[in-house]
Amino acid sequence: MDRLKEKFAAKIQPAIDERRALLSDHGDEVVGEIKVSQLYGGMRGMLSMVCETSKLDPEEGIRFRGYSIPELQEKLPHYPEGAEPLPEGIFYLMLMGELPTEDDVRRVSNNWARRAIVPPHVFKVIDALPENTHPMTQFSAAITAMRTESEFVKAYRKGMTKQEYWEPTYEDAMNLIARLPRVAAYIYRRTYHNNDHIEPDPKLDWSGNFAHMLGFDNDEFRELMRLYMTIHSDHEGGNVSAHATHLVSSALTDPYLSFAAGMNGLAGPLHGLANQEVVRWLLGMKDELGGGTPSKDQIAEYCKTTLKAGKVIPGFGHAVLRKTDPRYTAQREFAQKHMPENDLFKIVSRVYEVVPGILTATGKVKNPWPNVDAHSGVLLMNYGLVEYDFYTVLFGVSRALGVLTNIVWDRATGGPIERPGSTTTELLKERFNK
Ligand code: CMX
Repeated sequence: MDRLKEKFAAKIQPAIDERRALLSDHGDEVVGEIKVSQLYGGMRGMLSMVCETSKLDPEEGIRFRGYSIPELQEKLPHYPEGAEPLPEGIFYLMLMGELPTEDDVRRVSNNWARRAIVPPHVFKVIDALPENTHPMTQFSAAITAMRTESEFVKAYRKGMTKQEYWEPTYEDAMNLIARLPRVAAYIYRRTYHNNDHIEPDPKLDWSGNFAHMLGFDNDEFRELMRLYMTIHSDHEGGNVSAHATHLVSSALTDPYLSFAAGMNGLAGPLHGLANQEVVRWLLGMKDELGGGTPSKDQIAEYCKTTLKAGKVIPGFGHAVLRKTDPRYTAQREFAQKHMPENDLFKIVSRVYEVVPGILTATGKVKNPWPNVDAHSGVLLMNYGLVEYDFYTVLFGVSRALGVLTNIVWDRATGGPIERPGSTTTELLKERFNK
């Protein structure tokens, strides 16, 4: 057993004991209420599951195992001479519940490098799709096709005890995370670079190698990928990609199909696809105004046209957050450090000054502030990754770190099949019209 797995194995029984004690002492205590408005309102704010890896505070934003993004930028190991956290570190933190050492992070990196072999049929499945197929469709199909490699499927067929479920789940999660950059880079090079593929460089860290396979071999872009892969990795349990992965996995569906379900959810424009929509919207505005940096008044006009057309302003608003997303702020700081003169960054900054007022004035938007997707595209554009339909795949590779860690924990602690109840409008009417 590898050292990481061994260390994780030692954490399982104490976690089970902790849950048992909580259940036995407080199992009947009430931790929330359910209002009719929540039944019809997408279950907003309804406490309905446990997710150990991260917790989202509406005012403060995300904390991963208790650490905020600025804390992680300081405390997680960096690449030699780098300033951004290595995503191997946040993965370790989410899995183990403790900060990694430099050595721990190196081990995760090496472990993933050893596992990063994608079976040839996965590339064939991608190649069978028309070249103009959206990258998220290609990504989802490739993950589904890779299920042939599932250790969980093999072990389940052979027969295993419930206590053993976590082991093949862990293997699948690690293999998937290791292989996703190769799959994503293949989709990118196939779709936008004439099938001119780039071999992995196993000497590089996970994100550095990903940047290399995409075709961006400069230090700053690698740093951006490290930051990007870290901050997109998890956002507590209820967001669509995390919840979809968790839900599907609760039926003992293997990690490949569970993660594919999560990615299908991420591909929605109200969730992860918003990152491509933001750039489309910004470029549309530039085009309409004939280039240059639009004035605040021009931006305001453009926003009003968007709203009048019944569309949302992408990159703004959130179902839980009520302040500027700290993931937005981290990316803004990266831009201020590395590309302060970039034109599109100047527009994004000006949009930040204008949009919250406009959304507030609608009187209905609960959070007028920018989310993670409002900023990610402009950074990628700056380094030449301009094909914005691909952006959600990057989000997806990162999201694997959190959602797969969660299902490893679910299987380790004997998580049940999810089966919430539903009601009907008729029954609600009967209840209240008595
Ligand atoms: N532009 C226009 N209208 C918006 C809006 C925005 N950015 N954000 C919210 N609203 C509207 C909602 O559509 C809703 O309108 P109706 O009452 O007419 O249906 C109303 O304001 C109230 O919505 P809310 O309670 O503030 O927000 P929700 O929890 O329903 O939705 C979200 C959250 C993210 C889907 C929404 O803010 C949105 O559509 N934002 C734009 C898309 C986006 O950036 N998504 C990415 C989120 C982060 C991620 O998951 O990656």
